[in-house]
Amino acid sequence: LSGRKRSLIEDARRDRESGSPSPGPSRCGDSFVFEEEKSGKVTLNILFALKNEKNAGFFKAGKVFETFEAKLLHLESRPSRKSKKSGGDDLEFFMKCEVHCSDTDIFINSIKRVADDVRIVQEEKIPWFPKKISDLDKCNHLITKYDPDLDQDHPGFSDPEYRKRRGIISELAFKYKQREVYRTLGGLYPTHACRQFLEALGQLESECLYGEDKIPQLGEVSAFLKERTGFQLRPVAGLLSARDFLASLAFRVFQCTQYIRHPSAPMHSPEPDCCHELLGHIPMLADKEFAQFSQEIGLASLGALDEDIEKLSTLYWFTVEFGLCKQNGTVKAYGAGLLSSYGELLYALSNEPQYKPFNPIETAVQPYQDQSYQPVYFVSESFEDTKHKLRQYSSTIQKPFSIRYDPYTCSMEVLDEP
Ligand code: HBI
Ligand code: NLE
Ligand code: FE
Repeated sequence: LSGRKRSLIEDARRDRESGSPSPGPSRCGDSFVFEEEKSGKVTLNILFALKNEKNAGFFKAGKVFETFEAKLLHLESRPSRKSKKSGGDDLEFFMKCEVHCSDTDIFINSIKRVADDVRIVQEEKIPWFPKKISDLDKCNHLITKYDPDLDQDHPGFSDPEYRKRRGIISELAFKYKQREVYRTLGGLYPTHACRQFLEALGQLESECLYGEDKIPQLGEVSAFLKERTGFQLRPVAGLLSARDFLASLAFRVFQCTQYIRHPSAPMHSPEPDCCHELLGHIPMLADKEFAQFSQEIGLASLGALDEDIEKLSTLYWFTVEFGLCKQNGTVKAYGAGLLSSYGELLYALSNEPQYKPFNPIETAVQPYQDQSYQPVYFVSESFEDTKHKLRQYSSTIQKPFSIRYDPYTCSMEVLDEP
């Protein structure tokens, strides 16, 4: 420390020990700190007046900045309101600066020694504003003036066609939030997602099918999958019956919703939407082992009794949708419902929920709900192991016939019909 800084620090300490007025907050993280940088620096907004020494005081304050190597980000002088009230014309100074975290209270006390009415402007007093283009995703609060749905004087108020069209256009604007889903989840994947998922996501990005600003066409993604595992996509309007949904998997066809979740809840949706299909399912379906596992659940479901459909649907739920698996000694997510929900992905690997080893007989009867996070997750040893266990389980489902899938014609051959 330079001699000057050391003496300032000693002065400040003496002030504190002698109980001088307003020693100021003492830690980084107190309310006056509104932006703690990774670098160990904090940004302060300081307001002060100079009553007695006028200009000389200003330079003394500058000296404190110099001593603490405070980086000045903004400086403004303005007529002091307080001084005006009492008939004066004093100036007050507003400075925004960056100081070392550990220096903050000494710095503030040092300013107090040379200036008057020192105030730290708190965060709450400054309205939030966007700092980068992507923050504009949060600037979507509409004002209701001139809204053709609410304003009776609007020329389109009594024109339902016009209002519908306006509604669709507004929806497109709100949907721009997809960036947020993509970016936030992207930050979790390296630590939370399984290896196969990361590999496929990398390919989808390098082929420019996926990106923050891009929602790909169903056909493009379908072609990508077809080349890797023979899976293809088919548009669907919403939730299908479990029987219909599972049946398509038998043909390596995946039913994909096209709409996007409501922007008010980007981090979790109870129903499938295109974020869920594209971020959760597609990368996994690009893995050969997983694709085969998915098809086998589908094959087992064909012509099964309702109670068996119920069980297969539960198995699908706790594997394809919410499955966890061991990889290199840690547990990773491979379930699509986890990989498309930032909230649940964090929760599922937080050690808070219950974990059970995957075992088809037990997993198939585990009750579940689809409104919020799962209370229990099943952990697979590997895809290979889970596929074998499922195959073993499926062979116990009683059916009066057997089927064989012909990959050349993509059709089922039914054997031993009653
Ligand atoms: N329908 N479109 C669609 N997407 C699903 O993920 C889906 C479904 N219907 C049923 C269903 N999932 C679940 O019952 C699974 O457990 C089968
Ligand atoms: N909860 C998932 C998500 O937010 O993406 C969707 C689950 C669909 C079964
Ligand atoms: Fe799904």
